[in-house]
Amino acid sequence: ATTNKTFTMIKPDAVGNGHTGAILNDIIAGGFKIVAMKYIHLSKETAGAFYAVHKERPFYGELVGFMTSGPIVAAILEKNNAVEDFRKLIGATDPAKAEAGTIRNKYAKSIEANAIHGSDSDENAEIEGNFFFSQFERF
Ligand code: YYY
Ligand code: MG
Repeated sequence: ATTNKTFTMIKPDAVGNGHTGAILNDIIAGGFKIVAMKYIHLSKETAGAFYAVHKERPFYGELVGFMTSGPIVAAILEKNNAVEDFRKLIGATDPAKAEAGTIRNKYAKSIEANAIHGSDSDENAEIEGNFFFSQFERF
């Protein structure tokens, strides 16, 4: 089933470097509507649970450490074909391989500190949005 929503986090590197406003501008200019948003500092427990799918990967410990190193901005976004179009807007996981003009190309420094998250499927967009937001926190 196709939905018109995706989930994102502006990661600690980008928030810490003062790129939150520019990234939100890119997201809005890309045609996405913000339907839920919060500014939070994740605990190890919460970040570990969010990335549990990567638990067996060698970078898991560092990823959880990085994602708890400072505050993030989490949001649910709405647009036709949201998941695929948002992955295009953010670019490849490794910013060195991200196309010019993408958010990771412009704001990310390394594969780990890569500025932004975007859900990889409609199913995960739903799961991830529900992980961060209750019904009364969205519209
Ligand atoms: O979906 P995406 O964020 O583009 O990449 P994933 O393969 O799902 O990995 C999640 C997250 O883990 C990635 O954004 C950075 C980090 N990571 C890493 O630190 N080192 C890797 N070799 C691969 C991923
Ligand atoms: Mg992913």
